[in-house]
Amino acid sequence: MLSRRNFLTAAVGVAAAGGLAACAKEDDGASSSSSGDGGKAITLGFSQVGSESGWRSANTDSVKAAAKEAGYTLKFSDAQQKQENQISAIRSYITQGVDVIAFSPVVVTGWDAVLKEAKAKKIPVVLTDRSVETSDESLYVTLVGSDFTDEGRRAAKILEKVIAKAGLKGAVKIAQLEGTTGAAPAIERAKGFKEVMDASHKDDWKVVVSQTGDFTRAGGKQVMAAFLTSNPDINVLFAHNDDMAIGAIQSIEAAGKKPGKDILIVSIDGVKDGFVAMSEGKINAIVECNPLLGPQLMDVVKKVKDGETVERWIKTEEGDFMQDQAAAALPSRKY
Ligand code: GYE
Repeated sequence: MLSRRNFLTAAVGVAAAGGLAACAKEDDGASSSSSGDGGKAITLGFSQVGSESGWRSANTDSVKAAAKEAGYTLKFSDAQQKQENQISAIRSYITQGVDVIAFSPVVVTGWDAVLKEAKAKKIPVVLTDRSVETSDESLYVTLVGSDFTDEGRRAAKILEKVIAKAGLKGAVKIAQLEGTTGAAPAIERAKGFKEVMDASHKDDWKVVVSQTGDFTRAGGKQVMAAFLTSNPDINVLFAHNDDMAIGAIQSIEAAGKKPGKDILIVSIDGVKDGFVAMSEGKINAIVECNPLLGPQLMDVVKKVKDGETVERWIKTEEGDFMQDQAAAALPSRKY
């Protein structure tokens, strides 16, 4: 049995449909209401990475719905995958004197200065989804999100099953579509995958090409087209998210090859469109990464505001899915 139940089933997030505004915008008051906790509503400033993927849309919906449900005033802004936009959003939340700041850092480095400004104003910071690298651990309270290194390991393990099932013999020539350069999920998923490869497949597997597709469909499509030209003998694709896999599928088909057969595909996330591609036989397996972090985040924000101690890393539990499970799982997918 491959899938483990995740513990976020009560999440209020809705389907990944619908794009976000095309330009960076601050949208405040969307969830504003009274808190019912003695009239002192919590104001949360949230800086989102962008709207690059189905995962991200589901995550945004989950955060907005959960803030509304909790009765918090949410100040939300979309950074369009640009660190400078996130830094200015965080600065503006500091100036506005919000109770708690939460953000999902686009890349791991370069946050110390702005986080020190928040600390100086005694505004606690909660990381969601992605981590940062800092020498000063006191600059954030906790991280609510997945173990990306483990997702990379799980991707390699499930690839073993995919290869066995497909009866692929001989050299495994892997193309890797990496996430955004410098982002925690890109660094850690590649690391976890490599760990398993180095331990168990030194001789039979090789990553022949690896490049970023920035977690987008357009990126996946474009980079895969280039991979197919430079390395036409690729027989496996490991994509750091479903959207890049879906983009890559278009290029594989355009090159006259069959995704899921001529090129075996493993990706990460488990968004609805990923499951659709899997049920059509075009993706062979998906490692789940749950975006419905809103309810857990709101819980933590309340605890942090009330001065309670919280765990340093609040991990999300996830499952793995093979192609033959896709059709059955599809109707109950929540994002
Ligand atoms: O896998 C990808 C998104 O940080 C876990 O970001 C997230 C990743 C997710 O763009 O689809």
